[in-house]
Amino acid sequence: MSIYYFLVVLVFTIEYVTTEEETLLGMTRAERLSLREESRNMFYHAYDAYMDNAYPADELMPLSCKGRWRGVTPSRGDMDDVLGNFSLTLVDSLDTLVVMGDFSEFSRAVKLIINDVTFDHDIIVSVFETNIRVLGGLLSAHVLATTLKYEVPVLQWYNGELLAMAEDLGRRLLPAFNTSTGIPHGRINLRHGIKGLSESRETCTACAGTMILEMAALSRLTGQPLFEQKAHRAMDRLWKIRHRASDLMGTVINIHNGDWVRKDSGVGAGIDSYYEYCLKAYILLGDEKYLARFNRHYNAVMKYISRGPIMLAVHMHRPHLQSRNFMDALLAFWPGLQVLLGDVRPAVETHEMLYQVMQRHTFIPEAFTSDFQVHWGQHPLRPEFLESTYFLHRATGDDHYLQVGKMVLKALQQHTRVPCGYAAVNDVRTRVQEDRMDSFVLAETFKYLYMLFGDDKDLPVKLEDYVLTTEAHFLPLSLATNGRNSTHLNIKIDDDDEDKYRKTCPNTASLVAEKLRQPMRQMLGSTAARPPARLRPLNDPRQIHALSDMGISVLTLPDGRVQLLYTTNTARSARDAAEGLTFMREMSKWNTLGDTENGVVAAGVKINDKIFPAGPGHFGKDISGTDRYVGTPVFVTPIDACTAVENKEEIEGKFAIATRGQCTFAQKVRFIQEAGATFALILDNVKDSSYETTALFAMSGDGKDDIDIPAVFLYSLEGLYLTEALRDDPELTVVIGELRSMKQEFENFCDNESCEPITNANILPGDKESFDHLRKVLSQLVAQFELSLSNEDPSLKTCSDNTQDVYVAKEFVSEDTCEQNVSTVSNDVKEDTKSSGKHTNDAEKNKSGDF
Ligand code: DMJ
Repeated sequence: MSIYYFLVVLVFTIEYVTTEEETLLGMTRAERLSLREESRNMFYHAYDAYMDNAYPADELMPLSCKGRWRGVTPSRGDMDDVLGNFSLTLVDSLDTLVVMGDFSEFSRAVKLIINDVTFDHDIIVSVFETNIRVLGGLLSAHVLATTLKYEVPVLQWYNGELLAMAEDLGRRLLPAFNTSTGIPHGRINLRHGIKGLSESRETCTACAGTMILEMAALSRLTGQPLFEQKAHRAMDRLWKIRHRASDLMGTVINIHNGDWVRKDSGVGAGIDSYYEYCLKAYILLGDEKYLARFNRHYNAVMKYISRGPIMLAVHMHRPHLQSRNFMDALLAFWPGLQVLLGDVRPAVETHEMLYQVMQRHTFIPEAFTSDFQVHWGQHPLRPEFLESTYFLHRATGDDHYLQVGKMVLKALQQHTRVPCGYAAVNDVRTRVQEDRMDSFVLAETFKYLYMLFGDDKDLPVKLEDYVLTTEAHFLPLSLATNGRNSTHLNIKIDDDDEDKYRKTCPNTASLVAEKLRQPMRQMLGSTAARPPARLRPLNDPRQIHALSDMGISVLTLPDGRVQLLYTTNTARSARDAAEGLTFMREMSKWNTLGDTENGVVAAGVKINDKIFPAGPGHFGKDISGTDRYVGTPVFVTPIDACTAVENKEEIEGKFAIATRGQCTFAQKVRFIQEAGATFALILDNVKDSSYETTALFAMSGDGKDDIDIPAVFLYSLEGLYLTEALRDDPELTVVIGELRSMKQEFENFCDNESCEPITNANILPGDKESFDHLRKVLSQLVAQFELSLSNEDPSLKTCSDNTQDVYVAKEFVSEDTCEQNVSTVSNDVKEDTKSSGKHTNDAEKNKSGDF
């Protein structure tokens, strides 16, 4: 029988510590109103920039300060399917003007749209985006104009023109539903329908399942039932293809046969607004079947996808198996939906998790790992986090959410405001901007920001009379023909789950939310942990289930390692939770970086007069203690050291430098050792990374015990510093050792002698600053465990045994390995392994390339 071992890898994560005082700070009415005015100003800064420099184009390009036109501006590929040369941004912004009470500009804008916008273009657009942004925008503006025209003199001219435009657009979208399944095509030609698109086969679940509100509203406002019928049929088909056992949905569907193309199931990208529209279809239309469907999905999500505050996608047909170890920014809408449902407690928790991510990276990146590292650094000024912040503030009355909103507002102002609008962030780590301002920034981001700081009673319409669509457009509850339409819903919960997923009514006592957030902060941000003293054999997969009962999730990382995450409220009982805590404490028995028994400690690399933190290796000579390694670094050829070193003579007796990627850390160091080097320095290949912004980690080994030389890992900015220092002085010597003791030596030195001011510190802070920073890091340290699977004999690693126990063990084997040995694995597993590989996009790839 194979015996699996966990090797322990320690990840240190720098935490922002939010003090009690900060989070309990209230906000004065004056400050709140001033933030509301700042939000209004932000909207107009963007809106005016668009109207003055881009209209009637679809979008403003805020850096080049001109319009983005479909077919004229260089294409960005699929992303441009949102553009139809139909003045997208203005249509999407109309009801934000109403929210801000600017009826004269609203009236002017509606007139412009009536006069200037046509949909008769030979342009292929996304059905989903056109529906939620353009159709939804027109319907919302029509409803608001009609409602307000008797009270607002400037709107009295309005006579349903926007509804006629909406009907025209709706008819152009209808051919998309002409499939044998009723699931709509993902794209359509505005003039020619699906002509020329017959080869299109796939659409996302959210794309097909986010039509019902707008289509039903169009039908009910025009008296033409066809739109609504088509959308109901699509929803019925989606419900039919859910996984019957798990009640989960995948993310990509074949529109012609209804088969799942991608079976990963989360609540973010590809699926988000399908769930939203199940609930909102019930609220808007009063049709109980949508509530029943939503409840089934909701229970499934809370059972399989929610890990305490963390939401990680699983395989829909194997819901105990995670399909990814990262989350995406779109899932930030989920707490808002939970508030609408009345399930405030988990909403508070997931929101708090997102807030931690936001504090760490200033913005929520498009994708982030379960230990909150950036997976995909883009941030296109999305609204979802603000949307949830708004709903949580309304549900709890807790000023904490105003403070969160303020932080988002200030970050937007500081990093994204440009003279011509607001520019998306290309990478939250570098904050480099992008020439992009999506229409949802005006339709949603600034709308929710403004509404957060304002009072609902000051809005020109009563919010409780409307449902906000996924694009924050207003659809009136008066469209309901029967049934309930209250936002206070009863959800049916399976008996077994009742305690865990029980509905929590919105509670206006702010301290309740704080009581929930505080343990979240502790759990997510302040538990210092150290690895166990010895390798832990794990040859009984039932241990995974035992851990799960104790509230400890074993999260699989793409490189085969697994990570332990402890969340009290996922434990089976209070007693299990206590045991889980004990287990984690045991795992965490070392509380400071300096303890070294069989563990790993952070390394320090002294280059000139600076000492930089570096990640140690789980292989090779241990650098802990007071030993110091002194040597001259030389770059190896090939630079990735994934094959035998070619410049052996230069390397012999020196410290070899190689770059990360292409093969494992251990493989590199093995080649370096063979070449006669005495130390290996591996530099990160992710641009602009630094220990200041990214968690230090220890390089994992591969279970073999043949590496004797020590090795450390430096992030790119520190690597760049080293490279430049070597350029200045090829004979430069560096000193490497245990960070803590090197730091103490430096501090003693500084206490006794006068420390020279640090020069040449344009890239990184000077030593004193570094150490101040480091001290902060050490005192706020979070250490999470990542456990690497290693097998004494790789040939024993198998995927072919189809017993349940071994199946669990298989979670720790890379998919590639499984693919090769898959012959006796069930079809389900085989199919899924393939599909998840085939459809992995760039963002999902292991960017660093090591494993
Ligand atoms: C918006 O267009 C909508 O909120 C949609 O449901 C998801 N994507 C964007 C905002 O991020």
